[in-house]
Amino acid sequence: MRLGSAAIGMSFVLGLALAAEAGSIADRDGDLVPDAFDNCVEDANGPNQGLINQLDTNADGYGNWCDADYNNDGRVDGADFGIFVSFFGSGDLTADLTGNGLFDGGDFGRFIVLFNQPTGPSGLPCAGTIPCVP
Ligand SMILES: [Ca+2]
Ligand SMILES: [Ca+2]
Ligand SMILES: [Ca+2]
Ligand SMILES: [Ca+2]
Repeated sequence: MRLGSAAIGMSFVLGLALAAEAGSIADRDGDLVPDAFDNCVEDANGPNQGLINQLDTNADGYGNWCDADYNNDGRVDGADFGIFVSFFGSGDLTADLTGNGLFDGGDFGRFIVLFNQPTGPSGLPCAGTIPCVP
């Protein structure tokens, strides 16, 4: 009997722990930045991802990691590719998608991943306005 109530007590504690976990702050991409503050809510670009951490060069509320929409029309398409190419050799790091401070082949690889996709998504309510001030 004592063992039984101990087991019930244990499962109660476990249940509480699981409930706390379920109610914890949402972080869909697991990058340690809660969804409501994450400028790429579905792509990991937080402090555990190194230099790209929430970097948003053009301050539109979409992090560089998920923002290859250079003409800000909400979609990454051929027009953005033209702008992307024009950044080569310009020193403009708006197109530094990987956040390493260089405009290089890694950014091209990332652009291909983002191509034909909507911008973001971002968890910031001000996303899409420049500057995005939370
Ligand atoms: Ca996150
Ligand atoms: Ca993120
Ligand atoms: Ca941006
Ligand atoms: Ca675009």
